Amino acid sequence: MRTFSKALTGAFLCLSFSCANAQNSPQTVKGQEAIRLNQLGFYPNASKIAVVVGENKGGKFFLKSADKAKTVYTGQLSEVKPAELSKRPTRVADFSDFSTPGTYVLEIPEVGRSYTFEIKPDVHKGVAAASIKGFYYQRTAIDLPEKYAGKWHRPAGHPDTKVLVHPSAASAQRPAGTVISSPLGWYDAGDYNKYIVNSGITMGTMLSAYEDFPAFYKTQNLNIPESNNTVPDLLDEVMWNLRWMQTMQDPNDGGVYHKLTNPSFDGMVMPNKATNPRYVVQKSTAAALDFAAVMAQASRVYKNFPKEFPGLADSCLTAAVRAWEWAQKNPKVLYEQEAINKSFDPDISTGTYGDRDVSDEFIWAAAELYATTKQDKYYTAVSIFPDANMPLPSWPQVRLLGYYTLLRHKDNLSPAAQKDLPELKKRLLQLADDMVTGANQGAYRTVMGRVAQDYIWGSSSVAANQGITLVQAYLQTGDKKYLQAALSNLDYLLGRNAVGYSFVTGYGDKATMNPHHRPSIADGIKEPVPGLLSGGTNGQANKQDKCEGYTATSPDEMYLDVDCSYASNEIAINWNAPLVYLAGAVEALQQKAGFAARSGK
Ligand code: 9MR
Ligand code: 9MR
Repeated sequence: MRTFSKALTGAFLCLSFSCANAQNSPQTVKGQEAIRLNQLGFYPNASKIAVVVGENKGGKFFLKSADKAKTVYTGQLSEVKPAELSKRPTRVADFSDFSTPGTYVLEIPEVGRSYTFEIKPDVHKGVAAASIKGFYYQRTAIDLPEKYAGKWHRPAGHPDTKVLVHPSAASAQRPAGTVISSPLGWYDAGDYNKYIVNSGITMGTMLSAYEDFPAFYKTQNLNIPESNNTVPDLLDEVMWNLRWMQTMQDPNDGGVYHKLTNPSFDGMVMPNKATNPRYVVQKSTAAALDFAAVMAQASRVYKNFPKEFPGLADSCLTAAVRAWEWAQKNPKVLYEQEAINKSFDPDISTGTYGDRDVSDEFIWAAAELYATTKQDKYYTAVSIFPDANMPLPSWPQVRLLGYYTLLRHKDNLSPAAQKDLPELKKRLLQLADDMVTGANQGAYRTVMGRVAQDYIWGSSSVAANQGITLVQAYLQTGDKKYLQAALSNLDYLLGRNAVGYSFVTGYGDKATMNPHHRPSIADGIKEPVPGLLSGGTNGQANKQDKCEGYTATSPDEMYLDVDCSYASNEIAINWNAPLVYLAGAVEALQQKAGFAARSGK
């Protein structure tokens, strides 16, 4: 009740005289900057919304041909509404009724004109492909030639064929200082290390995209070195990291090293110039379980390509089972970097991915092993509903990845799991309904970003993962309202948000230009490596990276497109992966959803 009346007061202030909050705000938004929309555009028959930020008199808006010669649609701006968090005045221009393909601008009298955008089927085809190609640019240990990498071509970095066993990871068979080979894989993020936990959710999300939309991925061409083989490019790209993950299992006991890393972060140099020694560090339960889940899922997926990958499905499953068994014997080995540094040298100061609770990792690994083997013993090894929560996936929280898998394979489950299907579905739909409820009343009309808690480190992945939940709800019900809501979050990522950026490098007139990404910083090329998703707005970013230049006071506006802002503007594989899923799903489903149908509505 209190919040409600506060919001009303804000609206009243904004209407009667200059809006108090907007006046205090650091940015004065005008022209293009004030018109927030998906900068790529819209499907012909999907919803088309732009949000106009800042004070204006309201009234009519005009949709014009790109040359501004012709007005093709006239609409009425909505009443002013204070944005949920900043209280900045906003109005909505809704031109969903207009469905003729073409290139357009939106003109708002006294405000200005929007960026040019398109209305067409396949409008996200480019970004769906680029978000996977982004992983190609993250490949370690291989030259990226101009043929595939364009102007971002670069020599290979980090061969990782001579990696040291850190004292924290020493065992009888592999004492400290043992040299092992652990090549391939992707760089995690803006840094050059490789972390199993973060690879876990990333790989799970990408393999799920393939499992849910195989026909779509079979037609996609990413122009990567493997594009001409008979395997979908998505699976070729995933293979680059799968082969690395396999090397992170100790063949002697089945345990999995937590990460492969430098002792401290490399400087802002190109990958081939970063040649400090690298280590595998302590094995952990989280790493073993995430590894087991990925290997079990990979076994299932690559089983369909026996000629291309002979023996792979079997070796993945063996690896999964061994890691699972290790975790059963070692259920509470957390990764505690500070403690490790007290006992061993050299000290390690890179990313920790130090999950404190591995119960959800047990659920995910159990679900994947069960879906692949159909053996009840995996399913019954865990409590599938430990509580009433449905936590959105993130690197330390993977329970829902297991739930999605069980629902995906619902026609193929034994009675042990079948009895839980109604509850699983009920929970999924409850979560999706909570997301849908109120989304159309929010200032930006997106699922993402109506509450401050959405704006965490890597908030772009919150938007994308909400989108995945909604796509899952659609797949279970066929109800298009879920897909429409999922699309609203893709609109968020591509510009309809409180900072007006497209968070995908290379996609949109005002897209992230200066991500915290070592190659993009060091390569001397103005444009950043394309297809990478900035972590995005983070209410705590100013305190976390202490980068200079933050002026925002509201959590939904705490974003700096400068490379020192690693808490709001780094890129990372676990953020790109749900973008891969969401953009791919929306493209794959556009006809079924009626987004792209040419006639009728
Ligand atoms: O570059 C690092 C980035 O990849 C990490 O996400 C981030 C948080 O762990 O740390 C960055 O490294 C910074 C370090 O933490 C503090 N000194 C400056 C480093 C580079 O900006
Ligand atoms: O995504 C991670 C975020 O949840 C944490 O709050 C943050 C600080 O520990 O670290 C993020 O992960 C970084 C990792 O530690 C190192 N590589 C870059 C990752 C993205 O910033």
